[in-house]
Amino acid sequence: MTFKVATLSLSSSALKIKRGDISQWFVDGFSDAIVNSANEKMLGGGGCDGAIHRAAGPELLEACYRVPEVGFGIRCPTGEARITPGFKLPASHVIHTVGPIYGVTINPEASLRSAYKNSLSLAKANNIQYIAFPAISCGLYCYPHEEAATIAISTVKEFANDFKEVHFVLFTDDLYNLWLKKARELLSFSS
Ligand code: AR6
Repeated sequence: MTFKVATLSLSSSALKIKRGDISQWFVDGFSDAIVNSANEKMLGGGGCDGAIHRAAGPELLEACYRVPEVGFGIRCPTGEARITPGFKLPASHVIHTVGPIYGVTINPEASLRSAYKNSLSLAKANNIQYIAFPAISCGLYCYPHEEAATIAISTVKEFANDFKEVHFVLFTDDLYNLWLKKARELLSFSS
């Protein structure tokens, strides 16, 4: 897998766009968090969620079970976020969020924005300095990639002063190139 990284300035913090596997991402193993593109049950799944649970080990699933249900079988409603430790992951924390299912969730744009926003707010409340996002809803949940990239980058921009670094870790070259294009459109390019 080729490894590419681009750094853009996000006011006082840096925005880094990379290709790779988010389950392997970390900065200091202490004040860093990866965001998991989960489902409302929060008990694992495929894609990004599956990779994170596999790398974190069974303690992550046990911690997810301990997150209180807010509805029947629902631990994290669409657009909200929950935090757990990272266990065997190199990153110290996992922020679980749930993006919209495109074509099913009403007002998917607002839900996707909320998923990013609530993840960032929860990270901030937990003194996270470095945070990494996957392309939420861009896999099984079928969100159109171009619009998803615009929402992701414009939402992160609102938190420009709250983190040392915000990363996007994209799984494919296509998503990496799209995120980079959008970031260049929406932010000032520094290096
Ligand atoms: N690192 C970074 N990105 C990844 C990785 C990885 N290891 N694996 C996949 N992706 P998806 P969603 C990319 O389907 O659309 C799960 O089953 C993938 O290529 O993981 O939000 C959950 O349990 C895509 O670009 O999440 C839910 O049921 C992006 O991550 C459901 O899928 C998101 O794809 C959530 O669907």
